[in-house]
Amino acid sequence: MDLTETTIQKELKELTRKFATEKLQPLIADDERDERFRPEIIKKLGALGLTGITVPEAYGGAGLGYKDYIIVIEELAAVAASYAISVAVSGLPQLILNIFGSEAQKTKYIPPLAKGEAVGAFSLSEAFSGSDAASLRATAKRDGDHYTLNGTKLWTTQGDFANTIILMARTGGPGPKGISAFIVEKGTPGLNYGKREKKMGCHASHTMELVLNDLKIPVGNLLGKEGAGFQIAMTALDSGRITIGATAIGIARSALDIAVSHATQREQFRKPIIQFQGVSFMLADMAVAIDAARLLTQRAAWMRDNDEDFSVQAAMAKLFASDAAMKVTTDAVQILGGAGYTQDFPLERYMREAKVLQIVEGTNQIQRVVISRELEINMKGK
Ligand code: COS
Repeated sequence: MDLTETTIQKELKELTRKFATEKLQPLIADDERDERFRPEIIKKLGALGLTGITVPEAYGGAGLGYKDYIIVIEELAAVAASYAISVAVSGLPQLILNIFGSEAQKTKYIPPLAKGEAVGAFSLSEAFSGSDAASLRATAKRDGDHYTLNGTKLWTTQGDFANTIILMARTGGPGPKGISAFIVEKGTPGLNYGKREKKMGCHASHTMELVLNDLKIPVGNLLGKEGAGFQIAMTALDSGRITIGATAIGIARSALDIAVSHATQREQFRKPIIQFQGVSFMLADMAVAIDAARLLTQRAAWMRDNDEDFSVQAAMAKLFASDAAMKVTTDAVQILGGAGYTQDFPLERYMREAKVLQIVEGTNQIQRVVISRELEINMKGK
Protein backbone atom coordinates (compact mmCIF):
# COMPACT_ATOMS: atom_id res chain seq x y z
CA MET A 1 0.00 0.00 0.00
CA ASP A 2 1.49 3.33 -1.08
CA LEU A 3 0.95 6.05 1.53
CA THR A 4 2.18 8.91 -0.67
CA GLU A 5 -0.60 11.42 -1.15
CA THR A 6 -1.56 11.80 -4.79
CA THR A 7 -2.15 15.23 -6.31
CA ILE A 8 -5.88 14.51 -6.37
CA GLN A 9 -5.84 13.53 -2.68
CA LYS A 10 -4.01 16.75 -1.76
CA GLU A 11 -6.57 18.76 -3.73
CA LEU A 12 -9.50 16.92 -2.14
CA LYS A 13 -8.06 17.57 1.31
CA GLU A 14 -7.53 21.29 0.67
CA LEU A 15 -10.92 21.75 -0.99
CA THR A 16 -12.86 19.96 1.76
CA ARG A 17 -10.88 21.59 4.57
CA LYS A 18 -11.53 25.05 3.10
CA PHE A 19 -15.24 24.36 2.74
CA ALA A 20 -15.52 22.89 6.22
CA THR A 21 -13.66 25.77 7.83
CA GLU A 22 -15.39 28.55 5.92
CA LYS A 23 -18.93 27.19 5.55
CA LEU A 24 -19.50 24.64 8.31
CA GLN A 25 -17.45 25.94 11.22
CA PRO A 26 -19.43 29.18 11.62
CA LEU A 27 -22.81 27.44 11.83
CA ILE A 28 -22.31 23.96 13.23
CA ALA A 29 -22.46 24.79 16.96
CA ASP A 30 -25.81 26.57 16.52
CA ASP A 31 -27.16 23.92 14.16
CA GLU A 32 -26.23 21.15 16.59
CA ARG A 33 -28.05 23.01 19.33
CA ASP A 34 -31.10 23.65 17.12
CA GLU A 35 -31.07 20.17 15.50
CA ARG A 36 -30.99 21.85 12.08
CA PHE A 37 -29.92 19.95 8.97
CA ARG A 38 -29.24 22.06 5.89
CA PRO A 39 -29.79 20.21 2.60
CA GLU A 40 -28.24 23.21 0.82
CA ILE A 41 -24.88 22.21 2.33
CA ILE A 42 -25.13 18.90 0.49
CA LYS A 43 -25.93 20.82 -2.73
CA LYS A 44 -22.83 22.98 -2.22
CA LEU A 45 -20.65 19.96 -1.49
CA GLY A 46 -22.11 18.41 -4.63
CA ALA A 47 -21.21 21.46 -6.70
CA LEU A 48 -17.62 20.99 -5.51
CA GLY A 49 -17.72 17.36 -6.62
CA LEU A 50 -17.55 15.96 -3.10
CA THR A 51 -20.78 13.96 -2.84
CA GLY A 52 -20.19 11.27 -5.45
CA ILE A 53 -16.51 10.54 -5.06
CA THR A 54 -16.58 6.80 -5.72
CA VAL A 55 -19.25 6.37 -8.37
CA PRO A 56 -18.29 6.35 -12.07
CA GLU A 57 -18.19 9.60 -14.01
CA ALA A 58 -20.83 8.13 -16.33
CA TYR A 59 -23.31 8.46 -13.43
CA GLY A 60 -22.21 11.92 -12.32
CA GLY A 61 -19.55 10.81 -9.85
CA ALA A 62 -15.81 11.46 -9.68
CA GLY A 63 -14.82 7.85 -10.41
CA LEU A 64 -12.27 7.84 -7.59
CA GLY A 65 -11.54 5.30 -4.86
CA TYR A 66 -12.18 4.86 -1.15
CA LYS A 67 -8.61 6.04 -0.39
CA ASP A 68 -9.73 9.38 -1.82
CA TYR A 69 -13.21 9.28 -0.30
CA ILE A 70 -11.96 8.84 3.28
CA ILE A 71 -9.99 12.07 2.97
CA VAL A 72 -13.21 14.00 2.30
CA ILE A 73 -15.04 12.27 5.16
CA GLU A 74 -12.20 12.90 7.65
CA GLU A 75 -12.01 16.59 6.74
CA LEU A 76 -15.77 17.07 7.13
CA ALA A 77 -15.80 15.17 10.44
CA ALA A 78 -12.95 17.27 11.80
CA VAL A 79 -15.40 20.20 11.78
CA ALA A 80 -18.92 18.78 11.61
CA ALA A 81 -19.44 15.04 12.13
CA SER A 82 -23.12 15.41 11.23
CA TYR A 83 -22.20 16.37 7.67
CA ALA A 84 -19.52 13.66 7.37
CA ILE A 85 -22.27 11.20 8.32
CA SER A 86 -24.70 12.83 5.90
CA VAL A 87 -22.33 12.54 2.94
CA ALA A 88 -21.38 8.96 3.90
CA VAL A 89 -25.03 7.89 4.27
CA SER A 90 -25.97 9.55 0.99
CA GLY A 91 -23.11 7.52 -0.49
CA LEU A 92 -24.69 4.19 0.51
CA PRO A 93 -27.55 4.20 -2.04
CA GLN A 94 -25.03 5.27 -4.70
CA LEU A 95 -22.77 2.37 -3.82
CA ILE A 96 -25.63 -0.15 -3.70
CA LEU A 97 -27.18 1.06 -6.97
CA ASN A 98 -23.81 1.03 -8.69
CA ILE A 99 -23.14 -2.59 -7.71
CA PHE A 100 -26.64 -4.12 -7.77
CA GLY A 101 -28.82 -1.74 -9.79
CA SER A 102 -30.14 -2.25 -13.31
CA GLU A 103 -28.96 0.23 -15.93
CA ALA A 104 -32.33 2.01 -15.71
CA GLN A 105 -32.06 2.27 -11.90
CA LYS A 106 -28.48 3.54 -12.05
CA THR A 107 -29.26 6.15 -14.68
CA LYS A 108 -32.30 7.44 -12.84
CA TYR A 109 -31.14 7.46 -9.24
CA ILE A 110 -27.34 7.77 -9.01
CA PRO A 111 -26.65 11.11 -10.79
CA PRO A 112 -28.80 13.35 -8.53
CA LEU A 113 -27.21 11.76 -5.45
CA ALA A 114 -23.68 11.92 -6.85
CA LYS A 115 -24.13 15.60 -7.73
CA GLY A 116 -25.59 16.46 -4.33
CA GLU A 117 -28.89 17.49 -5.90
CA ALA A 118 -30.60 14.74 -3.91
CA VAL A 119 -30.05 13.23 -0.48
CA GLY A 120 -29.92 9.46 0.09
CA ALA A 121 -30.67 7.15 2.99
CA PHE A 122 -30.31 3.50 3.99
CA SER A 123 -33.02 1.82 6.06
CA LEU A 124 -32.34 -1.59 7.58
CA SER A 125 -32.91 -1.57 11.36
CA GLU A 126 -36.18 -1.92 13.22
CA ALA A 127 -37.30 -1.94 16.84
CA PHE A 128 -36.74 -5.70 17.17
CA SER A 129 -33.94 -5.98 14.63
CA GLY A 130 -30.64 -4.24 15.28
CA SER A 131 -27.50 -6.38 15.48
CA ASP A 132 -29.61 -9.33 14.28
CA ALA A 133 -30.35 -7.63 10.99
CA ALA A 134 -31.73 -10.82 9.42
CA SER A 135 -34.69 -10.78 11.82
CA LEU A 136 -36.34 -7.67 10.36
CA ARG A 137 -40.15 -7.76 10.14
CA ALA A 138 -41.28 -5.07 7.64
CA THR A 139 -43.05 -6.84 4.80
CA ALA A 140 -43.23 -6.37 1.04
CA LYS A 141 -45.94 -8.28 -0.79
CA ARG A 142 -45.97 -8.53 -4.56
CA ASP A 143 -49.27 -7.66 -6.16
CA GLY A 144 -49.11 -7.47 -9.98
CA ASP A 145 -46.80 -4.67 -11.04
CA HIS A 146 -46.04 -3.38 -7.57
CA TYR A 147 -45.03 -4.34 -4.05
CA THR A 148 -46.96 -3.18 -0.99
CA LEU A 149 -44.74 -2.44 2.00
CA ASN A 150 -45.85 -2.35 5.62
CA GLY A 151 -43.93 -2.01 8.86
CA THR A 152 -41.81 0.43 10.83
CA LYS A 153 -38.12 1.13 10.26
CA LEU A 154 -35.89 2.81 12.85
CA TRP A 155 -32.64 4.79 12.94
CA THR A 156 -32.82 6.02 9.35
CA THR A 157 -30.29 8.83 9.07
CA GLN A 158 -31.76 11.84 7.20
CA GLY A 159 -34.83 9.72 6.41
CA ASP A 160 -36.93 12.90 6.49
CA PHE A 161 -34.81 14.68 3.87
CA ALA A 162 -33.88 11.70 1.73
CA ASN A 163 -35.11 11.72 -1.85
CA THR A 164 -33.94 8.14 -2.42
CA ILE A 165 -34.03 5.51 0.31
CA ILE A 166 -32.73 1.96 -0.01
CA LEU A 167 -35.04 0.05 2.30
CA MET A 168 -34.93 -3.59 3.31
CA ALA A 169 -38.20 -5.52 3.77
CA ARG A 170 -39.26 -9.15 3.91
CA THR A 171 -40.61 -10.73 0.72
CA GLY A 172 -40.07 -14.34 1.81
CA GLY A 173 -39.74 -16.54 4.87
CA PRO A 174 -37.70 -15.91 8.02
CA GLY A 175 -33.94 -15.28 7.99
CA PRO A 176 -31.60 -13.52 5.57
CA LYS A 177 -32.86 -15.24 2.40
CA GLY A 178 -36.34 -13.74 2.87
CA ILE A 179 -35.15 -10.13 2.67
CA SER A 180 -35.27 -7.88 -0.40
CA ALA A 181 -34.00 -4.35 -1.06
CA PHE A 182 -36.19 -1.62 -2.52
CA ILE A 183 -35.69 1.88 -3.85
CA VAL A 184 -38.20 4.17 -2.15
CA GLU A 185 -38.74 7.70 -3.39
CA LYS A 186 -39.59 10.61 -1.13
CA GLY A 187 -43.23 11.61 -1.40
CA THR A 188 -44.54 8.12 -2.20
CA PRO A 189 -47.95 7.78 -0.52
CA GLY A 190 -47.66 5.45 2.46
CA LEU A 191 -44.14 6.62 3.39
CA ASN A 192 -44.79 8.37 6.68
CA TYR A 193 -42.35 9.93 9.09
CA GLY A 194 -42.59 8.77 12.69
CA LYS A 195 -40.62 10.18 15.56
CA ARG A 196 -37.32 12.00 15.18
CA GLU A 197 -34.95 10.58 17.79
CA LYS A 198 -33.73 12.85 20.58
CA LYS A 199 -30.08 11.86 20.71
CA MET A 200 -26.91 12.48 22.70
CA GLY A 201 -25.11 14.11 19.76
CA CYS A 202 -24.96 14.59 15.98
CA HIS A 203 -28.17 16.59 16.29
CA ALA A 204 -27.80 18.27 12.88
CA SER A 205 -28.10 14.79 11.42
CA HIS A 206 -31.71 13.70 11.84
CA THR A 207 -32.45 10.10 12.80
CA MET A 208 -35.91 9.02 11.74
CA GLU A 209 -38.52 6.41 12.28
CA LEU A 210 -40.17 5.54 8.95
CA VAL A 211 -43.70 4.17 9.08
CA LEU A 212 -44.73 2.21 5.99
CA ASN A 213 -48.50 2.12 5.55
CA ASP A 214 -49.45 0.21 2.40
CA LEU A 215 -46.53 1.89 0.66
CA LYS A 216 -46.74 0.90 -3.02
CA ILE A 217 -43.46 0.46 -4.90
CA PRO A 218 -43.30 -0.39 -8.63
CA VAL A 219 -41.67 -3.80 -9.26
CA GLY A 220 -39.00 -1.91 -11.18
CA ASN A 221 -37.80 -0.55 -7.84
CA LEU A 222 -36.80 -3.94 -6.49
CA LEU A 223 -32.99 -3.99 -6.32
CA GLY A 224 -31.39 -7.15 -7.64
CA LYS A 225 -33.45 -10.28 -7.13
CA GLU A 226 -36.00 -11.06 -4.44
CA GLY A 227 -34.11 -12.47 -1.48
CA ALA A 228 -30.88 -10.58 -2.23
CA GLY A 229 -31.60 -7.79 0.26
CA PHE A 230 -29.53 -9.09 3.15
CA GLN A 231 -26.44 -9.56 1.02
CA ILE A 232 -26.99 -6.10 -0.47
CA ALA A 233 -27.26 -4.57 3.02
CA MET A 234 -24.12 -6.37 4.24
CA THR A 235 -22.18 -5.27 1.16
CA ALA A 236 -23.17 -1.66 1.86
CA LEU A 237 -22.26 -1.91 5.53
CA ASP A 238 -18.79 -3.28 4.76
CA SER A 239 -18.00 -0.09 2.85
CA GLY A 240 -19.93 2.12 5.26
CA ARG A 241 -17.70 0.92 8.08
CA ILE A 242 -14.68 2.42 6.30
CA THR A 243 -16.36 5.83 6.33
CA ILE A 244 -17.18 5.43 10.03
CA GLY A 245 -13.44 4.91 10.60
CA ALA A 246 -12.70 8.13 8.71
CA THR A 247 -15.36 10.04 10.66
CA ALA A 248 -13.83 8.87 13.94
CA ILE A 249 -10.37 9.97 12.84
CA GLY A 250 -11.61 13.46 11.92
CA ILE A 251 -13.27 13.95 15.31
CA ALA A 252 -10.26 12.59 17.23
CA ARG A 253 -7.82 14.72 15.25
CA SER A 254 -9.67 17.91 16.13
CA ALA A 255 -9.85 16.91 19.79
CA LEU A 256 -6.09 16.29 19.87
CA ASP A 257 -5.38 19.68 18.24
CA ILE A 258 -7.34 21.48 20.96
CA ALA A 259 -5.70 19.42 23.73
CA VAL A 260 -2.16 20.10 22.44
CA SER A 261 -2.86 23.80 21.98
CA HIS A 262 -4.24 24.05 25.51
CA ALA A 263 -1.45 21.99 27.08
CA THR A 264 1.26 24.16 25.54
CA GLN A 265 -0.39 27.42 26.71
CA ARG A 266 -1.89 26.52 30.05
CA GLU A 267 0.58 26.98 32.90
CA GLN A 268 0.32 25.40 36.32
CA PHE A 269 3.10 25.12 38.89
CA ARG A 270 5.04 27.70 36.78
CA LYS A 271 5.25 25.68 33.55
CA PRO A 272 3.07 24.63 30.61
CA ILE A 273 1.17 21.50 31.56
CA ILE A 274 2.53 19.66 28.47
CA GLN A 275 5.79 19.50 30.40
CA PHE A 276 4.18 17.18 32.95
CA GLN A 277 4.45 13.56 31.87
CA GLY A 278 0.93 12.87 33.10
CA VAL A 279 -0.28 15.15 30.31
CA SER A 280 2.39 14.67 27.64
CA PHE A 281 2.11 10.88 27.72
CA MET A 282 -1.67 11.15 27.31
CA LEU A 283 -1.13 13.36 24.25
CA ALA A 284 1.43 10.94 22.83
CA ASP A 285 -0.97 8.01 23.25
CA MET A 286 -3.72 10.03 21.53
CA ALA A 287 -1.44 10.75 18.55
CA VAL A 288 -0.50 7.05 18.24
CA ALA A 289 -4.14 5.95 18.40
CA ILE A 290 -5.16 8.41 15.66
CA ASP A 291 -2.32 7.35 13.36
CA ALA A 292 -3.04 3.67 13.93
CA ALA A 293 -6.74 4.25 13.23
CA ARG A 294 -5.90 6.12 10.04
CA LEU A 295 -3.56 3.37 8.84
CA LEU A 296 -6.19 0.67 9.49
CA THR A 297 -8.81 2.73 7.66
CA GLN A 298 -6.49 3.44 4.75
CA ARG A 299 -5.69 -0.27 4.51
CA ALA A 300 -9.36 -1.24 4.34
CA ALA A 301 -9.93 1.48 1.71
CA TRP A 302 -6.89 0.38 -0.28
CA MET A 303 -8.03 -3.26 -0.25
CA ARG A 304 -11.48 -2.21 -1.41
CA ASP A 305 -9.98 -0.12 -4.21
CA ASN A 306 -7.87 -3.13 -5.24
CA ASP A 307 -10.83 -5.53 -5.36
CA GLU A 308 -9.64 -7.55 -2.37
CA ASP A 309 -12.02 -8.94 0.23
CA PHE A 310 -11.96 -6.16 2.82
CA SER A 311 -14.88 -7.03 5.09
CA VAL A 312 -12.74 -7.98 8.12
CA GLN A 313 -10.33 -5.08 7.61
CA ALA A 314 -13.28 -2.65 7.45
CA ALA A 315 -14.60 -4.10 10.72
CA MET A 316 -11.15 -3.68 12.30
CA ALA A 317 -10.91 -0.07 11.11
CA LYS A 318 -14.40 0.82 12.35
CA LEU A 319 -13.85 -0.88 15.71
CA PHE A 320 -10.40 0.54 16.40
CA ALA A 321 -11.05 4.06 15.07
CA SER A 322 -14.32 4.57 16.96
CA ASP A 323 -12.84 3.23 20.21
CA ALA A 324 -9.82 5.49 19.65
CA ALA A 325 -12.08 8.51 19.04
CA MET A 326 -13.98 7.79 22.26
CA LYS A 327 -10.74 7.56 24.26
CA VAL A 328 -9.07 10.55 22.59
CA THR A 329 -12.06 12.86 23.05
CA THR A 330 -12.50 11.74 26.67
CA ASP A 331 -8.81 12.36 27.42
CA ALA A 332 -8.91 15.73 25.63
CA VAL A 333 -11.74 16.83 27.92
CA GLN A 334 -9.62 15.65 30.86
CA ILE A 335 -6.62 17.70 29.75
CA LEU A 336 -8.71 20.87 29.57
CA GLY A 337 -10.21 20.07 32.96
CA GLY A 338 -13.24 22.16 33.89
CA ALA A 339 -12.96 24.13 30.63
CA GLY A 340 -13.19 20.90 28.63
CA TYR A 341 -16.48 20.09 30.31
CA THR A 342 -18.05 23.39 29.22
CA GLN A 343 -19.56 24.33 25.90
CA ASP A 344 -16.89 27.02 25.48
CA PHE A 345 -14.92 24.33 23.65
CA PRO A 346 -16.29 21.77 21.17
CA LEU A 347 -14.66 18.89 23.06
CA GLU A 348 -17.79 17.83 24.90
CA ARG A 349 -19.55 17.76 21.51
CA TYR A 350 -16.77 15.63 20.00
CA MET A 351 -17.10 13.21 22.92
CA ARG A 352 -20.84 12.86 22.28
CA GLU A 353 -20.22 12.45 18.54
CA ALA A 354 -17.55 9.79 19.05
CA LYS A 355 -19.92 7.68 21.15
CA VAL A 356 -22.35 7.00 18.32
CA LEU A 357 -19.56 5.65 16.11
CA GLN A 358 -19.11 2.73 18.51
CA ILE A 359 -22.77 1.89 17.85
CA VAL A 360 -23.74 2.67 14.22
CA GLU A 361 -23.22 0.51 11.13
CA GLY A 362 -22.84 -2.48 13.45
CA THR A 363 -21.93 -2.13 17.13
CA ASN A 364 -18.30 -2.69 18.01
CA GLN A 365 -19.39 -6.03 19.45
CA ILE A 366 -20.69 -7.00 15.99
CA GLN A 367 -17.36 -5.94 14.46
CA ARG A 368 -15.70 -8.40 16.84
CA VAL A 369 -18.14 -11.09 15.64
CA VAL A 370 -17.11 -10.41 12.03
CA ILE A 371 -13.40 -10.49 12.93
CA SER A 372 -13.51 -13.55 15.18
CA ARG A 373 -15.61 -15.55 12.69
CA GLU A 374 -12.80 -15.06 10.19
CA LEU A 375 -10.25 -16.26 12.75
CA GLU A 376 -12.33 -19.40 13.24
CA ILE A 377 -12.66 -19.98 9.48
CA ASN A 378 -8.91 -19.53 9.00
CA MET A 379 -8.15 -21.96 11.82
CA LYS A 380 -10.48 -24.60 10.35
CA GLY A 381 -8.80 -24.13 6.97
CA LYS A 382 -5.36 -24.97 8.40
N1 COS B 1 -21.14 -9.29 2.44
C1 COS B 1 -21.93 -10.02 1.64
N2 COS B 1 -22.69 -11.05 2.09
C2 COS B 1 -22.63 -11.31 3.40
C3 COS B 1 -21.83 -10.59 4.29
C4 COS B 1 -21.05 -9.54 3.76
N3 COS B 1 -20.26 -8.80 4.54
N4 COS B 1 -21.97 -11.07 5.55
C5 COS B 1 -22.84 -12.11 5.44
N5 COS B 1 -23.24 -12.23 4.15
C6 COS B 1 -24.14 -13.26 3.60
C7 COS B 1 -23.61 -14.62 3.98
O1 COS B 1 -22.68 -15.10 3.03
C8 COS B 1 -24.86 -15.47 4.00
O2 COS B 1 -25.24 -15.84 2.71
P1 COS B 1 -25.18 -17.38 2.26
O3 COS B 1 -26.09 -18.12 3.21
O4 COS B 1 -25.66 -17.37 0.84
O5 COS B 1 -23.76 -17.82 2.43
C9 COS B 1 -25.92 -14.49 4.50
O6 COS B 1 -25.41 -13.17 4.21
C10 COS B 1 -26.19 -14.62 5.98
O7 COS B 1 -24.95 -14.41 6.64
P2 COS B 1 -24.74 -14.79 8.17
O8 COS B 1 -25.22 -16.19 8.41
O9 COS B 1 -23.34 -14.45 8.53
O10 COS B 1 -25.78 -13.79 8.88
P3 COS B 1 -26.04 -13.48 10.40
O11 COS B 1 -27.51 -13.38 10.60
O12 COS B 1 -25.28 -14.44 11.26
O13 COS B 1 -25.48 -11.99 10.57
C11 COS B 1 -23.92 -10.26 11.13
C12 COS B 1 -24.17 -11.62 10.44
C13 COS B 1 -24.05 -10.34 12.63
C14 COS B 1 -22.49 -9.90 10.74
C15 COS B 1 -24.90 -9.22 10.56
O14 COS B 1 -26.22 -9.46 11.01
C16 COS B 1 -24.56 -7.79 10.93
O15 COS B 1 -23.66 -7.19 10.32
N6 COS B 1 -25.28 -7.22 11.90
C17 COS B 1 -25.14 -5.81 12.22
C18 COS B 1 -26.11 -5.03 11.42
C19 COS B 1 -25.73 -3.59 11.35
O16 COS B 1 -24.59 -3.25 11.09
N7 COS B 1 -26.74 -2.73 11.55
C20 COS B 1 -26.55 -1.32 11.46
C21 COS B 1 -27.31 -0.86 10.27
S1 COS B 1 -27.22 0.83 10.01
S2 COS B 1 -29.17 1.18 9.65
